[in-house]
Amino acid sequence: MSDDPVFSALSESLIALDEQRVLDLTQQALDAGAEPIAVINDGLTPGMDEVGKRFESGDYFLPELLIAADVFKSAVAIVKPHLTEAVATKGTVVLGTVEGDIHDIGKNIVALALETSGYEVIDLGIDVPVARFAEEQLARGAHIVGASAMITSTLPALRRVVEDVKTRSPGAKVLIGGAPVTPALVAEYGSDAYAGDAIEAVRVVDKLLQ
Ligand code: B12
Repeated sequence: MSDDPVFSALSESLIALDEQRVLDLTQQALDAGAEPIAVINDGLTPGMDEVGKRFESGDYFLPELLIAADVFKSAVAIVKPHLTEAVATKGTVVLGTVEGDIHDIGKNIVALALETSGYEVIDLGIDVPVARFAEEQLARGAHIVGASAMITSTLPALRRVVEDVKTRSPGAKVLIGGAPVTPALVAEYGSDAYAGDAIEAVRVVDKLLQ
C-alpha cells in the first residue's frame, strides 16, 4: 500500500466498501494537487487488489466484489475530467476484453491513459468475440490491438485473438495484459508486448510505434 496517507486511506476505504469516503478522499487528493493517474494507480488499485485477495480467500463474496467495482468506477468518474485528453495524433489502438470475460475496469484505465497521451482508442468493450479484434483493426487501419484477459479461463481466447490478428494483419502490433497475463506469454502466444499497468501500456505502445 502507498506511503502517502491519503492514498492509503483511499485504499482502505475501498476495502471497507465505504463509497462516500472513497469519493470524498478522491476529491480531496485531487484538490491537494495529486497526479490524477496516481489517484487511480496508487490509491484505488491497491484497494481493489486487496478486495480480490479477500474474495479469493473466501472473506468477501461476489456482492462485495460488485460493490467495490461500482465504487471504483464512481471514483474514476471524478478523476476523469482532471485527465486532460490530448489531441489524438500518435496512432490508433483497438482495445477490448476477450470473449468470456466481463472485467473492464483495468482495460478502461488503459484506454484513459492512452487517450490522455495522444492515441485514438477504439474501445470494443467486454466479452468481445475473437474475430472482432482483427476486423476492427483492419477496418480502422489501427496500428495496435490491445487485448485484456482477467481470468485464467479466458487466456485461450486471448491467444486466439493474437493468432487471428497476426494471421490476418501481420503488420499490426498486439499488446496483451490483465491479471493472469505474464511477460512469458508474449513469446508463447506470438504477441508483440505485455504491459502490467496503464502507465507501462503507454510506454510500451510509444515504443512499438517508434
Ligand atoms: C472487480 C472484479 C470483478 C468485477 C468486475 C467489474 C468490472 N466491470 O470490471 C465483477 C464482480 C463483475 C467480477 C466478476 C468475476 N470475477 Co473478478 N475480479 C475483480 C477484481 C477484484 C479486481 C479487478 C480490477 O478491476 N482490478 C483493478 C484494475 C485497475 O486492475 P486490473 O484489472 O488488473 O488492470 C490493470 C492491469 O491488469 C493492466 N491491464 C488490464 N487489462 C489490460 C489490457 C492491456 C492491453 C494492457 C496492456 C494492460 C491491461 O492494466 C490495468 C490498469 O493498471 C479481481 C482481482 C484482481 N486482483 O485482479 C477479480 C478476479 C479477476 N475475478 C475473478 C473471478 C473468478 C471472477 C468471476 C469468475 C467470479 C464468479 N464466480 O462469477 C467473475 C467473472 C465473470 C466473467 N465471465 O468475466 C478472479 C480470477 C481468478 C483467475 N485467475 O481466473 C480474480 C483474480 C479474483 C480472485 N483472486 O479470485 N470480478
